[in-house]
Amino acid sequence: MAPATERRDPTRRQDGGVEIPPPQPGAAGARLCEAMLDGAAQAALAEAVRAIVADAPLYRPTMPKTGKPFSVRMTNCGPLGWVADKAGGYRYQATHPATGRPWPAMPPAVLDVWFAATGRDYPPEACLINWYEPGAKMGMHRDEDEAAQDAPVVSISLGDDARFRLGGPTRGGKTASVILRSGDVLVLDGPSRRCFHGVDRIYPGTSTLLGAAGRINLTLRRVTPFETGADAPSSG
Ligand SMILES: O=C(O)CCC(=O)C(=O)O
Ligand SMILES: [Mn+2]
Repeated sequence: MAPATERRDPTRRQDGGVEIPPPQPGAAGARLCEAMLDGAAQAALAEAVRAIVADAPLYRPTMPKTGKPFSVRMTNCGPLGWVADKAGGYRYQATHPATGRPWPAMPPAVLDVWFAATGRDYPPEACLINWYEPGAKMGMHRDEDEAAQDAPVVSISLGDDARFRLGGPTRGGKTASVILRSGDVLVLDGPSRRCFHGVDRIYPGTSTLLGAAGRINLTLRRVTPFETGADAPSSG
């Protein structure tokens, strides 16, 4: 895996995607790169996710305030993983909460997607893997546990279609919805990075990729600002 200090030439391969029309002021910068991964790339990534899950099993997080279980199950790969539970709240940590082991490495193909879709020259630190069974969804929320709020968030969809919803910088108001299909990559950059978003539902049986109904989403995030991060290379 590329270490968290590695810079890459962002001009090597790029897919800027198409901007989602902002539903509210302050929601610009969300881009959809449709079919960025072809069928072979999706199958290879699904296999890589299976290997990650074999090492770092899916678990069901709980809401910090209420202890209510999430409807999605989760795991992570990369140097840091996002976890949530009643005892410790929302946070990033370097180890799996159940096994205590470090998260598995991020597959190189995932890093390639990050660089190609963001045009940034620094890598993400966390790759959250969400498993949506039929009926699972994700309520409207902002990704706000990262100090690196200027770094984009990239999400890769595998398996069944999902209806993704983008709102504005505060809760409520107009929203836009977009169907995310297997192989699509969504980028929240610019102002949209700080906007509310969620997944209303998945559409079971719309993809055969996973051999079962359901959807995998990989969310890539930078947690510590690259320039000031403890892992930043020394200058000169
Ligand atoms: O599943 C998705 O498309 C979005 C996931 C998400 O917003 C998150 O994990 O924070
Ligand atoms: Mn999110």
